[in-house]
Amino acid sequence: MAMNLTHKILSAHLLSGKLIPGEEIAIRIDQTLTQDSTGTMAYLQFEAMGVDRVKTKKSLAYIDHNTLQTGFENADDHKYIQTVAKKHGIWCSKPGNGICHQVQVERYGVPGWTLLGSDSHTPTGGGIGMIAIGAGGLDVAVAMGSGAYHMICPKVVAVRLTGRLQKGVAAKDIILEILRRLSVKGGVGKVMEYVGDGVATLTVPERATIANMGAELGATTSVFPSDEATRAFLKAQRREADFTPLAADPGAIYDEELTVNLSELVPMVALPHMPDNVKTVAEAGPLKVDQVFIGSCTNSSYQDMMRAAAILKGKRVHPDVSLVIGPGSRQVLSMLARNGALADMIDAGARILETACGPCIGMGQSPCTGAVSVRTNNRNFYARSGTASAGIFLVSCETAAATALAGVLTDPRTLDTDLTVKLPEEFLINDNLVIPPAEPGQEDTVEVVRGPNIKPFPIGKALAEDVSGAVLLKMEDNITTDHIMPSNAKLLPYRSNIPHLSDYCLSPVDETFPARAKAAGGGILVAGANYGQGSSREHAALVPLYLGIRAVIAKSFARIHRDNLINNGILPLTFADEADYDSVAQGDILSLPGIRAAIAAGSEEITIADETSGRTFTARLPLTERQRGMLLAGGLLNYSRETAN
Ligand code: MIC
Ligand code: SF4
Repeated sequence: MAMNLTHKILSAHLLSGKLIPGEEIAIRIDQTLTQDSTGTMAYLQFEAMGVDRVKTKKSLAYIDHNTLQTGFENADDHKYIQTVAKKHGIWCSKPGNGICHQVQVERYGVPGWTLLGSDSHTPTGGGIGMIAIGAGGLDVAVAMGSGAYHMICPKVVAVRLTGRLQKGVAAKDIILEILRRLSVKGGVGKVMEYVGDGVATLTVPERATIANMGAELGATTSVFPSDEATRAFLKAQRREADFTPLAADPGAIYDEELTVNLSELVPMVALPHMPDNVKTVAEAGPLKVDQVFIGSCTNSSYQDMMRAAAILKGKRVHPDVSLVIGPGSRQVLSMLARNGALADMIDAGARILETACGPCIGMGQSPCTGAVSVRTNNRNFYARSGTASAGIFLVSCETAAATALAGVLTDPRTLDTDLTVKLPEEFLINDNLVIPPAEPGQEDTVEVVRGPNIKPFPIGKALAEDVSGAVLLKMEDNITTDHIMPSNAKLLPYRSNIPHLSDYCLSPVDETFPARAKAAGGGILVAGANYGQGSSREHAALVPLYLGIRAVIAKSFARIHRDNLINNGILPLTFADEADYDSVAQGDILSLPGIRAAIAAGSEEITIADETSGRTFTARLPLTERQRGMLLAGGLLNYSRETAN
């Protein structure tokens, strides 16, 4: 049968299950990546599993998020990661080497391989023809220890690209258009597979931008074919040996299809506070702008930076705008430094940041009160920039650079700058910030260094016979992990310190929540649709676990967060009838009598009694056998121990 590319790669890695949407499959994982803000916890969990050396072909530990060292905490975490990586067979990309997704595509991505990363933008690797999936830290720890990852088989959507982008319109505008059409829930349970003549007109870094922001659709991942553009990119990275041509078979079958005509696209912008709140730049109007940020794992490639530099060259940043630029990797920064483009940016008035996530995750450069901040990153969630009153507008590098000069949101097609940037014949290659692991057999010579900021993490308890508790918080649709466990320059240093983080859990929704949860000794959360969208941070489950949250009842869940809840033994229930959401009030006491027996018996319908209103309603809890085992055991770590015995 004619196969799509997703199924080709998945079936070559299939360890168990069938490629039928909705069924559980296990796949072999070739590569893993972690970054520091999820990595400290992932390595603590990996250590708890007692495995000596990773079982993957290559595992990398990047340090790119918490690089603002305002106290000892981050530097201590870096030391822990570097030493724990060395001991267990993992390569460590030190701070300054670049953002994990950018570096992974440049130096390590291999077409046709699988990659699991403890970061939701791991699908960036789809730009180079990988099946690259974001997951919680514990899933990545298990993949490092076993070489396997369990997941629900997704549907495959063909995204047919036709035509060619006009000058001033960018890859970012393609994914913004798809987000406009499908919304932040539109990709849940799906892989977006790019096909059609338009694909060949895009370079690998442009494809990576699209695959990166497929995460904002809620998609499991996105994947592009591996073709001559892929070969040229790999050759220029001196990695032609990693090239394999890959594409869907002619006439391949897809579950859904969507067409985007590149020739018709215009510059787009996502308005605050959701990446699917998309309009054309023309529709958004000439908004006055306070800050522009060009960078992040979405748009910080050499090609992106060169286009921004071309627009800025010989011009002056508008006096009312603060322009900050963060090239995505040391390779990019070093090349810009040598070819003069960096000087063009500096001369125009840009502030240059180190190659890291930086402003994207609120690590510095928080804008002023009420600011309009135009950025090239992928998320504009409420308060994520560190300034809750600011609005973040997401655009391409071209739109961002044009806007920085004009001081108002500007369509880059109005510029006469030549924006043709060819990929270099050869990128500048220097991997000396990537530290190799100890040789096999030498693991014992490495001492793992743990600073005082590293605290034990909570582990779930076996599920009780009955569960009950008060609804501590009732939330709306699209609550993000940035709401559940905010991350900014003040909180990111505490990613290995759950007790400290617990004082801030869900505080963007309700500042009184942490104290109330502690006083009540835990309880239940109620939410609308797409609960837990965004980041892969397991802290959004670990911290509620620490606070005693036993169940979340929502209209629907985002994929990674639902997995993280199950991995930590928290029940992710959905309303069988969404109308019941309206009848549950904050403060109601809910009880789930006989929940353990119901799950053990494989029941998917759970009866919930609202003791306060006297009503009962039904919630759904569809689980695979393995997930059932995890919930009964109180999470994946307990379950793995039980099944190992
Ligand atoms: C993000 O973009 O939200 C992050 C920060 O990269 C997260 C990971 C984290 O919370 O540490 C992600 O995307 O998974
Ligand atoms: Fe870093 Fe932002 Fe990319 Fe997350 S989205 S990996 S914070 S650059």
